[in-house]
Amino acid sequence: MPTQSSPDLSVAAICERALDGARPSAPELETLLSVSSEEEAEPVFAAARELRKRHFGAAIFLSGFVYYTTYCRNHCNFCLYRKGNDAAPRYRKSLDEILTLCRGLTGEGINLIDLTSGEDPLTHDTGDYQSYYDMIAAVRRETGKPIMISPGVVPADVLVKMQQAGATIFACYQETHTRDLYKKLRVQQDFDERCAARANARRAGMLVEDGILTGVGDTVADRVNSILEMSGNDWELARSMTFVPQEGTPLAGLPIQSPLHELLVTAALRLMKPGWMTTASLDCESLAGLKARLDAGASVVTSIIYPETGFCGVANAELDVDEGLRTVPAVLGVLAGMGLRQGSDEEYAAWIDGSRVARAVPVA
Ligand code: SAM
Ligand code: MD0
Ligand code: SF4
Repeated sequence: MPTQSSPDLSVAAICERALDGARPSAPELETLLSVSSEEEAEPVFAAARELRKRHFGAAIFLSGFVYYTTYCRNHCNFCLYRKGNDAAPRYRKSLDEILTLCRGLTGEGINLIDLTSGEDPLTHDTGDYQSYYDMIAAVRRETGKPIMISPGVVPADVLVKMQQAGATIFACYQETHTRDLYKKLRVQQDFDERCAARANARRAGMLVEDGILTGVGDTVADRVNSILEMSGNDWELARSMTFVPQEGTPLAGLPIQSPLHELLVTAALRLMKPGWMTTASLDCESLAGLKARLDAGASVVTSIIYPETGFCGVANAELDVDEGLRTVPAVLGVLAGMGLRQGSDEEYAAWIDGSRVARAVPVA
């Protein structure tokens, strides 16, 4: 009787099978994420790039970032904007200021706009989100761009109204899908409620982004668990961000991390589901870290911020913003040097439509 040989569990063989269409199993993901140098990681990154190329060609999409209110009722241990942190820049932008910024971003040529906020007590504690619906509708009307909304956890009926106002994507990152670790990060926030917000957004007809933080006490097993959760839910977008220690917060003393774990997760996400949007955020290391993130197979550059308007980033609130390094022209320079190009609005719209068809999400 011929015996079946056991599969080759080397990094190279796992990548080879992924290129042939096989999703890595949990033990295989563990092997990929255990790689300990950029050099060893290169075959994983190369496979991710190849799969991105098969799905998107050389196209990379650009996301404009609009952090419209930095007030927050929560106490996330990793976040500069946690309630009571005096080191955080606090503001609430008016609709006029938001629209001026969005026009500027549109003029620069971004493909989508991410409207992000803290869980501002003015909305989250009163339940009155009318100003958010008005903002979404106005930004959509003025720019014509697809809108991502990142308001934190909001009720199901609010998600329906956000979708009706013109939001296409709901972003809400679990940070980790390991309950014990989550409790240490998103203090006093219900794990299941946050998961439910994503499910409700999908029911409301939006595409959904989930994501994790690396470098916050997470292990390889935690990261494997998150990758399986995110791809198991078949979200349309997923991301990983390297934790940046923040002044005035309980995790301020953690060491600055290398981005290797983030990059490995980004590449593994591509191997799990080649057609989804994965993120190269300028928020972690600004422009200097962009090439490495694109080399790991990311398909959208996020946290592009219009300079000198007083709007902030999250993980790096002010780094390189007014210097103009987190802008479309700066990003295009990096893309050109890598043989990549900005995707068109039509290509982004086709990706949205394709994702909706795949999920049978009703078209708004
Ligand atoms: N307040 C909303 C919420 O928490 O969902 C929206 C803001 S949310 C999009 C901010 C995200 O940035 C977090 O979910 C986290 O993944 C990331 N982030 C926040 N602080 C960070 C830090 N210090 N380092 C890296 N990423 C961070
Ligand atoms: C980013 N600063 O893309 C933004 C933010 C919210 N949807 C995204 C964390 O890195
Ligand atoms: Fe608030 Fe979001 Fe920061 Fe948590 S991550 S403190 S919810 S702004």
